[in-house]
Amino acid sequence: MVELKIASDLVSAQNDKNAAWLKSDYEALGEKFGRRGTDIESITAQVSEFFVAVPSWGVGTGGTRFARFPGQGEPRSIFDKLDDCAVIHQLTQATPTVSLHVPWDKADLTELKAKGDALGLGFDAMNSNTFSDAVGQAHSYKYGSLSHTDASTRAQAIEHNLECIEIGKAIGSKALTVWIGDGSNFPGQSHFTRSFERYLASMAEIYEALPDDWRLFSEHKMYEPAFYSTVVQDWGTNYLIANTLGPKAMCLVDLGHHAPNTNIEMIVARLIQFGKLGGFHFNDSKYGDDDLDAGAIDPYRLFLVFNELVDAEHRGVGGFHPAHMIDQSHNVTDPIESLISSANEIRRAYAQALLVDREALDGYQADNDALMASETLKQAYRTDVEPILAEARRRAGGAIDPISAYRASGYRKKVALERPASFSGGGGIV
Ligand code: LRH
Ligand code: MN
Ligand code: MN
Repeated sequence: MVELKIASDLVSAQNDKNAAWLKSDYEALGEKFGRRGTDIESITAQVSEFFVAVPSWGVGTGGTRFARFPGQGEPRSIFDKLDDCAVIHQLTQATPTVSLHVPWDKADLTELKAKGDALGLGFDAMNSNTFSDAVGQAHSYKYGSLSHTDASTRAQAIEHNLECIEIGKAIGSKALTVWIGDGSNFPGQSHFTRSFERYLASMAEIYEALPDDWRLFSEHKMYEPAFYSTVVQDWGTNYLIANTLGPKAMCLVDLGHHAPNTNIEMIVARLIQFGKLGGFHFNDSKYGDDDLDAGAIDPYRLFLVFNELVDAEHRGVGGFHPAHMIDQSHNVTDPIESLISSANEIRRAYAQALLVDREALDGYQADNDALMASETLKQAYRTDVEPILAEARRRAGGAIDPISAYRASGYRKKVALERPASFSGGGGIV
């Protein structure tokens, strides 16, 4: 029996209040789909099978470089974080796995696995951290980690990644995501070629230690914390890494890690074409790596990314199973609410992309009918698929209106009594 963090009676009572509108909206939408030959049940079934992992670090208030303003009942440890993740999954039924970050989430491995099992949660990709120094480590990452000029520092960073693999093996993870902060702040500070050579050599050692059924995701990022150059700055470099390392190495696309206005959906298409799309860190942004909630700023862009994913599924691209993960930082919202909202937005984009009439689109592309091609995408995007999302949640035992159910549950107030108020101070995480 899975331990439920919110009483199932409360979820049922909340669902009863919403049952009537959902039934009538779902039926109406089904009828509308029927007129154009789309079976709503098949869309609902596909949406129900679509899952996204929650980042353990996302359930705490992130803060910025300037300050952190913690909320009430901030998780004290990975065990509290997992409780919060379980709430998100219970209500959305869309987030059965959690992505851990080491050393932030270091704990006894038997207890960690037992806690996940008790809550019905699995573990998605492990994330290593060589972008900040851990207490007591011998060598500092101030001037880099896997690409550092000093061999002992590189060895330490490699060792940390190997430890992440070992932790992951014990808890059932199947992937390691490596993001490094390595780079430079001044022209001339580092040698572009030599630092990339050192990075590749370090990654090759990590790749060697990877179990056969694991994947190694490298994550590119244009800038920050390095402000002049980063070693893994864009998808081109990322592709070179994945290609150089071997078949288990793939590229991870964090939506916030590009220059404003970059055509991310096109990057996604290219990586799919060459078999190197490993997965995503979903979030949204207006300026930089803002880590805002998925779909909060540009939901059409999220839809266009999903349009490429569904197109690949539709074409039956071989070996195509990208990892879906959220990577957000919450400064002004309750992190649980933001993550619930993002999981729903991600499913919304998926559902809308499933509605694209691909045959019609093929025809318009062949005829160079730009207007109708665009309209075909817009028609799918404009469809209000909320009844499908809500029905998928309801059928799986989740909440029709998860944020209202969460608020009605009083979960935050309850944990605030158990978890001491945390310090409000300067400096956040990336
Ligand atoms: C870097 C990043 C990366 C880290 C996470 C905390 O900006 O996106 O994925 O692991 O933030
Ligand atoms: Mn990320
Ligand atoms: Mn980021």
